[in-house]
Amino acid sequence: MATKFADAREEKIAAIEALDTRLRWLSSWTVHNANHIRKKRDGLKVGGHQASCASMTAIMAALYFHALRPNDKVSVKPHAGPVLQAIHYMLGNQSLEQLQQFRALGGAQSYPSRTKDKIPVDFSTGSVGLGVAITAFSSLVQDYLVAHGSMAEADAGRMISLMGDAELDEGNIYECLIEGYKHDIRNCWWVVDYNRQSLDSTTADRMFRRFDDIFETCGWRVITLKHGKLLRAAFARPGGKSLEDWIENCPNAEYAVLTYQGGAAWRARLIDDIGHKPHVKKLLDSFDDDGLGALMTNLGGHCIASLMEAFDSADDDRPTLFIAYTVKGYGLPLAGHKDNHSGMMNPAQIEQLRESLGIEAGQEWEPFAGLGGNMAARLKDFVDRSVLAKKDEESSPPPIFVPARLPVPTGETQSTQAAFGHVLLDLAKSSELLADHIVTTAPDVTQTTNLGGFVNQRGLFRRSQVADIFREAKIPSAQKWAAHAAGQHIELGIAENNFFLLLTSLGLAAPHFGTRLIPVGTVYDPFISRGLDALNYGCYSDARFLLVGTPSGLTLGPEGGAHQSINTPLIGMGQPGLAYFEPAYADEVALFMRWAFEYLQQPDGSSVYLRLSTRQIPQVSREDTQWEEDALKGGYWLRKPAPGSQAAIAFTGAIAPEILSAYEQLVDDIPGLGVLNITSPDVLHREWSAQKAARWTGRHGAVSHIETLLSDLAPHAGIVTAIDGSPGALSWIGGVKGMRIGPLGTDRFGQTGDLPDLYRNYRLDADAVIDAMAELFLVR
Ligand SMILES: Cc1ncc(C[n+]2csc(CCOP(=O)(O)OP(=O)(O)O)c2C)c(N)n1
Ligand SMILES: [Mg+2]
Repeated sequence: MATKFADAREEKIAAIEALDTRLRWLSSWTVHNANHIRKKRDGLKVGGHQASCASMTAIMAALYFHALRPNDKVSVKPHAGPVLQAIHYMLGNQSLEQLQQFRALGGAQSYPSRTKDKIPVDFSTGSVGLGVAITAFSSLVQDYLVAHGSMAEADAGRMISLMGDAELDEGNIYECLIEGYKHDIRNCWWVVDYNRQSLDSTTADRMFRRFDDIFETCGWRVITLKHGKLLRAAFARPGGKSLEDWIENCPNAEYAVLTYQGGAAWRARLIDDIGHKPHVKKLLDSFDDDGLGALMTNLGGHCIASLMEAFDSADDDRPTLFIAYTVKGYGLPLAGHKDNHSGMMNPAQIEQLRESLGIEAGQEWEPFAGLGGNMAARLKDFVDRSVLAKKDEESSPPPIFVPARLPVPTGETQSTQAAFGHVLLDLAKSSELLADHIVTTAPDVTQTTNLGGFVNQRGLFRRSQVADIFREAKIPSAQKWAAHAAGQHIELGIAENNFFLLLTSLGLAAPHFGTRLIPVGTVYDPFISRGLDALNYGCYSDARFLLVGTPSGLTLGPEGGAHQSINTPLIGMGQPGLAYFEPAYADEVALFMRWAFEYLQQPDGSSVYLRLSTRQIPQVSREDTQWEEDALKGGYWLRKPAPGSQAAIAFTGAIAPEILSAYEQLVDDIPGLGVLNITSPDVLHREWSAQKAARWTGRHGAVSHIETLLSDLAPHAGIVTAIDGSPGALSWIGGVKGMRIGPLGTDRFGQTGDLPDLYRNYRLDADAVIDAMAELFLVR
């Protein structure tokens, strides 16, 4: 029985070794085809990373065809994208045409993409570091779902990152490690392709072993795969200890040079350095040059048996870091060269590789070429029986019901931030299903962004109960924050990258885990920039969440220039996959929140960003609800202009009182003056340019909303635009119908002050509006 098992294991190793070679070939050939065979029209280099792929084929073969469990999800380092494509090609999930169109329009993407690729991609990657940390947050989300009874513990998968070693230089990795430790994450694996090369160079020797310390401190198990089986066998032979010591002390760069130079160079150097030591010469002489080259590059990350053993040994749920030593460009003539990141085999070199693998010319795309009929059929059968071949597709659970209206907070003067908190609090107190699916989070700004009420009602999430010590000691506090498994707020430390990555993971709960969550995250508006790439990453992954940036703008007054956001309206407008709204009044907040909860669940919806303020302003009384439809389209007339009016003021957000004051002062001189409340510069602009594009392509669609709004004005009317942010967010409106614009807004850093001083200084007060209007008419 024991022998039979061993045989089966040996057979499996042989099959996975064959797959490793196939993946190295197919990924190399895919890149080669795109660069050297496919016709080029623009003279641009197509690119691709053969060396980065070859570095990881063994790791990927062992993971996907041995260790993978049905519910595991894998994030693949960006530059190994072609290996993932090749795996799915061998499984029959990817077409030849897609591979041939690698990096071309509509073809396989350069880096794995959830939204653009035709193969299943669990996590998008591209911006190094983010695709790694996301797995830790997804394991936290999985724990949340298990704790809330939406998933069985037995169905929990491992969230796995296959990462490049240079990704360990990204700060967001360490932010995530700290947060992961606080939340006691589990079921998370990171496998480092430790080739000690980044894009520019070989990495610092000084970091050797430091990673173990860092990860172990944060509760991770570290498994190092330094040497493969061949090397370990050589170490056990006479002279082997000297060889092992030599390897241990050889600097990264020198190891890389020798790897590139090959067997004869290894021999010369080893004889020079340790040839005088007992038995070493005899040991080295037992290998020919090719054999010695293969021995010295037989690192753990290229040894299928070692990889399988390592993966098998981590069979509990403890987070685990595998440091798999590899050679960048392993098995290719690029191996070890410091410039190999973007280096590519030339046609002669790829021919040579093809021949060495026994692949006949013309058979390059055959998934199982070069193996002989019998072996090819067995390997195909092995692949077809793999866990990966039977993996379920991602699910799309039905949307969660959103009530037709959310109650509007009452009060004659209100701020949009407080209104947001009230709407959430009302939901938290309700028995709406929607409320049960909301998960809130904030990077240490829960109280100051008005999430506290929701948290008091619904509790903090922790896998294990954490008592509220202050409450037990009967010390009065507005925050009743007991933590328990049913809690619905995930508390984060101050790290905006973590915040956006958690929102991303929460926002992917439906496709990943089959349960919809409605993530609501709050952050100080200026610090959106701190996590901007992670926000972009979330949107690119098509994760769905409600982001609330608050407080915002100069309107923060005494908080000063370090906390006053200026360019976030432009971020809101420029970020694909994120619809930006900036309400002025509480009823707008309730309207947009309701809309967002629905929109972020729609297949063609997106995430939503609300830019809010702590400034309390008098509310408007509404005669009806007709404004709502226009407000959702991006703007409505707060003061309707007379037909053919010569002027209007268009504004966004909490500066409404200044605008209305200017209106009162101007309306006698400019009869018919209108006031346009632009609730979303983003939606308004997007729809306008989409309608334009529709007309250019012969599809005469409806007139855009901004055109409809402006058609109430005279053709050459003048408009003063005003926003507490970059004036460019609104000044484009002049281009819609060729109207004159007086753009008000902030284009300098803010500073401390009270609102009258700040608004006067930065030209956002009523006088500034009046001056701007006068200028418009003077220069006419
Ligand atoms: C945030 C970010 N900065 C820069 C790059 C450009 N870049 C691509 S790969 C790379 C280095 C990759 O090295 P490593 O992670 O070790 O991968 P490998 O050696 O396996 O190719 C860099 C700097 C990027 N993709 N993302
Ligand atoms: Mg590297």
